[in-house]
Amino acid sequence: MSLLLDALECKNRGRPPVWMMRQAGRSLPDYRKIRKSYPLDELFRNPELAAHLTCMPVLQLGVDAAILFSDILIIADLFGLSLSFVEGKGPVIEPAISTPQAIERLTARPVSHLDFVFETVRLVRKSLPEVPLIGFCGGPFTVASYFIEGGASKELSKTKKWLFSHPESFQLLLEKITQVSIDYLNMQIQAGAQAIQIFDSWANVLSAPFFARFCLPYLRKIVESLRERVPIILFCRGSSFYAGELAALEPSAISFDWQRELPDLRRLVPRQIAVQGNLDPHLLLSHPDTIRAATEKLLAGMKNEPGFILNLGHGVLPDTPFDHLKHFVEVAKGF
Ligand code: 1CP
Repeated sequence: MSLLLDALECKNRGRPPVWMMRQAGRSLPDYRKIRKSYPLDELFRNPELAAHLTCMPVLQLGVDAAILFSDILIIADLFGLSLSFVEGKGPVIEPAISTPQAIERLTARPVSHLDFVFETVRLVRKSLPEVPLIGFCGGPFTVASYFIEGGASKELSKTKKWLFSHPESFQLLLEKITQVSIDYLNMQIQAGAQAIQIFDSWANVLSAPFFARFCLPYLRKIVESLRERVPIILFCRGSSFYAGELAALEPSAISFDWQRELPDLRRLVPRQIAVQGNLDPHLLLSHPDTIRAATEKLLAGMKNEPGFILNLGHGVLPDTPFDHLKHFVEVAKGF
């Protein structure tokens, strides 16, 4: 067993495990060097490179878990949408979905088309057999919003307009993405992923009734389909607001944003569900003493908690200095 897998079962008697969302890409200097030589798309599609990048933060920072180097939008391929990553602009999906007819027409190819992802999982498990590997996908709402926006967007205006104008058609899109996500995660698990995290990063833009209608039922379906196989961690921005609603889905763990104090959130979540989080990623841009103080305060507040995984409240920011990431992990492991 491992600290992470024990904590996901709320049975960890050792120190809390530590890892960071978006630890594999973004700020690692060696990732950035490799990024200069290859287009991002190739890093995602080449299993040797992707496996190397998955292992990098474990070897260089000493985190207690690996997360697959991939992206939540890779499944666009399966729907015949083309995904590219444009410098300075982020992901671009073409053609963006713009009519209810386009949603009706969407059919998915078998997930075996993403065999490069499953090969990456197998390679990582071979090179780091002792360290648990987390597979992932996006929350159906978040993925659907990228399909409709055609890429990154600040306010999800097209998506919201769609929700108000054609809710049933949006639900059909969510159902299609949910089914593909379940198949995709099953294949990651079959290849060797030992836990799954679902990133519903844009859930926070919805009103509570819309969150209940357009996020929760689809997250529930994924959790219920996979829970017997491996532990499932649910993350969304807005998770601290929706602690009760997310707990009702009975995932293995909830990953919290930093808006509320984790010891307070712990009291809102049943004992058999683990909690993960939740330092503000901006903390890691600050002075090492500040990082130490905030990390130790959180660790002290969660002392003797068998279902606690130390993490950030969202992904590592791109300009975070490597030494700060390392310092954070060292403080966590030395507490
Ligand atoms: O960084 C890692 O640890 C590697 C794995 C990983 C993960 C877990 C990547 C690689 N992407 C993701 C998840 C992901 N992708 C999310 C959910 C998590 C989160 O909220 O951060 C989202 C929303 C995306 C979509 C995406 N892909 C964006 C955001 C666009 C926007 O709307 O602002 C971007 C910039 C990408 C490209 C991408 N994905 C991953 C990398 C390494 C990159 C290249 C740019 C970068 O280094 O961040």
